[in-house]
Amino acid sequence: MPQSLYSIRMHATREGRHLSGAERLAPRSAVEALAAALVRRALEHPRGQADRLRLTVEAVPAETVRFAQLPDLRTVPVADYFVGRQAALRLLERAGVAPEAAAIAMQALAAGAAPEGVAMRGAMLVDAQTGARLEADPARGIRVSRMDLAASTETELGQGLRPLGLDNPHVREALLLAGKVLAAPAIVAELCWSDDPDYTAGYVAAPHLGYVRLPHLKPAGEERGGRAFFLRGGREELPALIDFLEKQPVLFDRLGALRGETLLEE
Ligand code: WAQ
Ligand code: MG
Repeated sequence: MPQSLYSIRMHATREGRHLSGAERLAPRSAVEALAAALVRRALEHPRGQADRLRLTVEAVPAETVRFAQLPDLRTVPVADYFVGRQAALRLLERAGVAPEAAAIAMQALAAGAAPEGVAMRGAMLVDAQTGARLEADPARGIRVSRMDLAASTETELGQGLRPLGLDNPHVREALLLAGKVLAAPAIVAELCWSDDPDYTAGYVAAPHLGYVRLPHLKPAGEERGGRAFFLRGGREELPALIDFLEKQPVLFDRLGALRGETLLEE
């Protein structure tokens, strides 16, 4: 009988504002240590100390878990965030996002996509043709959840990322999140950059491009970050897509190719 898994999710706030969140999907034997690591992480977050922290541990029936492959990863070096954003727009266009839609979404992220001009807690859903925003709650957005590495790929991913200087939690978590997004129905591409003031890197991910890192997508010190998921098709696709992104457990049991720096046009 397959081993049952647990979803372990942490959410920390400070003065009612989102501070950090992270999660794992793991067998019972690992739950205690992973929960402790998530609590430590919430308390040591660079954006400030949490004054409220919620930890959720939930059983996930083994037969509902889907297995998938991580996207290929590469880095396109860019001198600064102006060049980085131009490169991101080109990649989105290559992935099939209309140039106006890509520009609208990028502008929204840069301005802080939540109503008060701050980072959203989750992602925008953006029509890849028109740039229209489709998420019901523009402050929360869509939260991608319930994904992790399978135990078999945990060490392997570290071995692949370390020589590239990329074995850090930002890269690991973003690669998994992008992997789940790209496995979802109707997704054309994703654009992301961090809300951590000292982490300027971001990426464009798309089914045929893989996960393309851009070391600068915002200036240092900037707290406005976010994610945009670009989709094709009508609103009737939305409930299934959102259910997949938020609820479907996915374990990555295969890696993609992990490469260093490449030219933009590859
Ligand atoms: N689902 C949807 N959106 C999310 C989620 C989630 N689970 N978690 C965060 N976001 C949104 C939210 O708007 C955040 O403000 C924004 O994404 C950025 O989150 O290759 O660190 O966790 O070097 O700050 C990308 C580059 C790093 C990594 C991304 O994102 C690399 C990062 P952060
Ligand atoms: Mg962050």
